Amino acid sequence: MFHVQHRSSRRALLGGALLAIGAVLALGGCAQGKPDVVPSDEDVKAVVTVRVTDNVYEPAEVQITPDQAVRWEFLGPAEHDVVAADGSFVSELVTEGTYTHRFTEEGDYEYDCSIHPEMRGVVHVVAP
Ligand SMILES: [Cu+2]
Repeated sequence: MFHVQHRSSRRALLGGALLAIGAVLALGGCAQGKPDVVPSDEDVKAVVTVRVTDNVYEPAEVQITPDQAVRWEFLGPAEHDVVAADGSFVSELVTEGTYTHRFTEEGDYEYDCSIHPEMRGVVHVVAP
């Protein structure tokens, strides 16, 4: 008999969706959820800028086409970040500066702030 590897199956779930993250949090009460930082696409020119203030993304909902980029501008004074539900873009926690991400595939990309769960946004990537 082999033991089922719960750890790896839970990881697979985490990659999936916010729902999965919520389930893990509910199970363990463990808030160690932030995925690894994904480097900013600094050299890419963004078509949309989202202002990150205390405590809101503005606008919270943006729409672009594949291969376009969104730039988040951190305006503080509190620390914030952007953390995609699927881990595809993850910034540092900062009070200033910008973070840019180019989206290559269509989809609805939900994100939030790792320390302010009420801060939520979504990037719709839609074919032209
Ligand atoms: Cu925040």
